[in-house]
Amino acid sequence: MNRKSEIMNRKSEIMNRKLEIMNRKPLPVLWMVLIALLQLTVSAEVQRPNFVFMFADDFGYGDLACYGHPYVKSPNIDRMASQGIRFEQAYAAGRACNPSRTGLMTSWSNARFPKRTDDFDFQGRETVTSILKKNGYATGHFGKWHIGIDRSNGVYGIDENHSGGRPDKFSPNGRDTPIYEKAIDFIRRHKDEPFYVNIWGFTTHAPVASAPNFLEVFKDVKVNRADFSEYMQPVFDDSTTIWDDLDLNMRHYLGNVYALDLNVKMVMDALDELELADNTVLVFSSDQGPARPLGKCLDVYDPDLFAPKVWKHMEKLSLKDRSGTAFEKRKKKHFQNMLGNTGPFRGYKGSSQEGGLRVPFIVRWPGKVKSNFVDTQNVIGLIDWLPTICSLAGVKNIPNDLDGEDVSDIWLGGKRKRTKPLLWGPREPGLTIREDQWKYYLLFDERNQYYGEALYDVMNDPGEKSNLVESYPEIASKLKAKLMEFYEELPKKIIKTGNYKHQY
Ligand SMILES: [Ca+2]
Repeated sequence: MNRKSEIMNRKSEIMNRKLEIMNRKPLPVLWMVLIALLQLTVSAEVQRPNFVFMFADDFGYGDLACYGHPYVKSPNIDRMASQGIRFEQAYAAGRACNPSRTGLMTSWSNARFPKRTDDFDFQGRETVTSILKKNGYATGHFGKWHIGIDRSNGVYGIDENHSGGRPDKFSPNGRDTPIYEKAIDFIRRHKDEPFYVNIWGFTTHAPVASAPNFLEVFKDVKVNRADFSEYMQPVFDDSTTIWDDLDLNMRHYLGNVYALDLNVKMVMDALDELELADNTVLVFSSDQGPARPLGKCLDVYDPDLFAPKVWKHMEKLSLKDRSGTAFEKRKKKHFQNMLGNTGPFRGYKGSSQEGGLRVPFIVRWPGKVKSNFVDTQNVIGLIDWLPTICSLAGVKNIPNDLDGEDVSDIWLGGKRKRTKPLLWGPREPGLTIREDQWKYYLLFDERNQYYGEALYDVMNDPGEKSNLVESYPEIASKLKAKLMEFYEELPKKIIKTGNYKHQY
């Protein structure tokens, strides 16, 4: 072999070796990356929980046995609470259906939207469902809507939107049963992939009435008014003004709650049967406090919270509901049965006193959320829903201008102060903030002018009896500044069309 060919051979040998190394080297690296990716995907799939959100309507803080109702039968929701965590300081995102639902879907206060969200939509904001959808979740919505004109499949990232319809309040099967059945069917069809389901029932929105089989369960109930707080007494008076059999009126309400409890059982049974219970975050709550038999029930309000002209206007509205066609209509629509219990709290649907905003809130997630735990200390809100659900789903990329915060650590048993206060826009009796143990109101008159302020220590004074503005002027001025800052950010004129005719 001459020198030239030796060099050539040597060169080709080196080339071959290089090629061999090149061929060899990328393969293990590629495999390692692929294996790592596969592992990541698999572990993410394993860890991604399902979410089932059972949301009652106008259902009071004190409407479950586990929240202290003396007559209600709610063995299944109570069982759910005993298998999970029950919060005593959970707040609705709004004082009525639409603002509350808007707040939880977007984590943006309803007052921030320049157009009414029921007449229009969420005006481009991301929702909990749109974010989960983009991250591979199957999404379904069942029951009440009240969050915009468009109800088609795909709206807000909801794959299947089965909203609307007026359920039969007298159905012997239970008012919300068809809604729960459809939702359970969705769960069955999507059991092999991560899913998110809103089950938004109509119980206990007016009109409330129960079929005879549900009344029969409560045939022995006799109302002893002393079993309820002072804030329920004027409610009983209003109920009997319409129909004087308070026991019967109460049985109708109890029947409605009991039917809902059986619906919750259906969901729990289905999750057990499908072996999904351990990997499903199951939540029960309400959109705000209960409505009243005769509309405004002024006896539970402190007149000092209202400018004289506003109070006069409220009195006028209240009188209107107590006479003529408005009264007859309420009679016909079974408003005497609107006996939702606010427990120790003053106020009701429409007001930002505790009875209007404090709601039951139960989370069950076996093995992850502590069982049989009552959280009396942490302050959480439905406004926290979007960031909390996204966090539990492992989704990091969410809007950074939210009114709520990720409280998944609190759901999982942690204890800490909130980083953001809870805020409610201007409505009866004014702008409202909850921070630490304090609840503060900035009161407005009929022309939306600043009128006064009120400060309550709701940890020690849940009935909001002692206005402490003068005792704690620094706290009051600090909270006033926060509320004013919030107020400055809000659109001052909200565009509405009234096109959203149906509350359903
Ligand atoms: Ca409601």
